[in-house]
Amino acid sequence: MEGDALEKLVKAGDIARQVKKEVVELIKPGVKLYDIAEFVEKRIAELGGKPAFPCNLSVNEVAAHYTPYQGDENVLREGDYLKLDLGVHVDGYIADTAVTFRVGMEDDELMEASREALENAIATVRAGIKVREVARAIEETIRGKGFNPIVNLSGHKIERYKLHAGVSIPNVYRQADTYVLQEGDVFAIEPFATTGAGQVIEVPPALIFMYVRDRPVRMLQARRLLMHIKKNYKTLPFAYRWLQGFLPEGQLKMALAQLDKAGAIYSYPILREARGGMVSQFEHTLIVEKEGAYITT
Ligand SMILES: [Co+2]
Repeated sequence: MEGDALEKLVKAGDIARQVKKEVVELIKPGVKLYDIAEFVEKRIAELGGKPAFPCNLSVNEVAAHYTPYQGDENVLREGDYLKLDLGVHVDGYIADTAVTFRVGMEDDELMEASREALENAIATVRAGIKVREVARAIEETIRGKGFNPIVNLSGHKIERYKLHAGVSIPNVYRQADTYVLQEGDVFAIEPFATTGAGQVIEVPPALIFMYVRDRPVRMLQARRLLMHIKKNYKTLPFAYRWLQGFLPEGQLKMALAQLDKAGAIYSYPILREARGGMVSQFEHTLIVEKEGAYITT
């Protein structure tokens, strides 16, 4: 990896780590999810980065893709499993990291399962090994603790301005392909453990979106919105919250629906555990090295 790219990746990782440390103060009963998300994204900017995607705050049976909206009154309650997934980019170089908190309570075995799965997965990483060996470490650790890995969620290769660059690291061996890790590859590894069925389903609404391609749409506001999206977020995911105020609520929803239908943007619905099981997640972004891994986050 060239020096400039490495420097930016390292900076993104440093910012992500710092924000993860600072946000702990806010994790207590009664705090609004909205205030946590705004704090995270504000601190990322103050430290010299940009959000690589909206701050995800997914509670209990919600595994991923919840981000608050303006007017969101949801608060943390004691005992909640909060997954905080945050992304930072510096000039398109991305650090993606996640932690689980048990609000107002001690860490428990469900959290340990995904945390240890992440440690064991990282321990397998070096140039020349197959992603399925990483997946195996995740699956064995989570099952060994008596929980289920989530079969349809996975870690992912990262490239500049591309959060999901094609190759996945699933939570289970049988879902993994034969890709061999290369020196210099950047991967986010994110084991998900659950007390439920081990599968997520999509539920509305979508609060996160991503630009896909230019497509003709009828509505003028939708065309304006698409230009705004491309300019500000490029090919990285963005939040509904970030667009509230760009257009009146009704028009914004209509414009997003039109852009989605035309294939100009992609919508990420909320991902909920199929049987309503509790979900924990930990995640780091790392660079594959000849003899191991350099953890950026
Ligand atoms: Co993440």
